[in-house]
Amino acid sequence: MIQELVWATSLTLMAVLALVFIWVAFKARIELPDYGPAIASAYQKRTWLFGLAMVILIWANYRTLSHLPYVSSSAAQGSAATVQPVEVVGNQWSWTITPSNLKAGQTAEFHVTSTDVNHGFAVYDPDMRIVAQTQAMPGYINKLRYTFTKPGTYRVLCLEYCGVAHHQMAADITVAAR
Ligand SMILES: [Cu+2]
Repeated sequence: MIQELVWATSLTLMAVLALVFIWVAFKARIELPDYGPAIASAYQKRTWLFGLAMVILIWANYRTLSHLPYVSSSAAQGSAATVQPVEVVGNQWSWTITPSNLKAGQTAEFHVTSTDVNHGFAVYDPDMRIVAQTQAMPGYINKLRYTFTKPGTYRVLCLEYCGVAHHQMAADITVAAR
């Protein structure tokens, strides 16, 4: 709630700032002395190049920013009715995941904690690509939402070195087709 307010306030202030910049840029327009046609055409070329660079930059940002590995809040939300709570407890050296059978298309909300030391709760898809992760900390419950889209066996590994059998801290989450 407060995040939305901060977001709206920031956007408004950024818009005001942008308008001030645009206004100043227009006010500051100066007449160039007549340097001759060669210079004038160079200036024109520069303006075009700047415009082209802006278009390429905005296009590249638009195409790539959405691929960042942050779970978008709308994708992660799911409606309250479809969110499946999953209790996750890490301890030296195993995971307890309840339930560990989920359905594709369902948003899981992992409640992640630890009984002893810090562990790293990481979920890998069937191709062993990491899809979500958070810390498992004693005394804290970290919430992590993830919507499983494809069915299969997902692997849970520990990402935080937690003792001699750290490498054995693995578990499975089975995601059935919807
Ligand atoms: Cu570990």
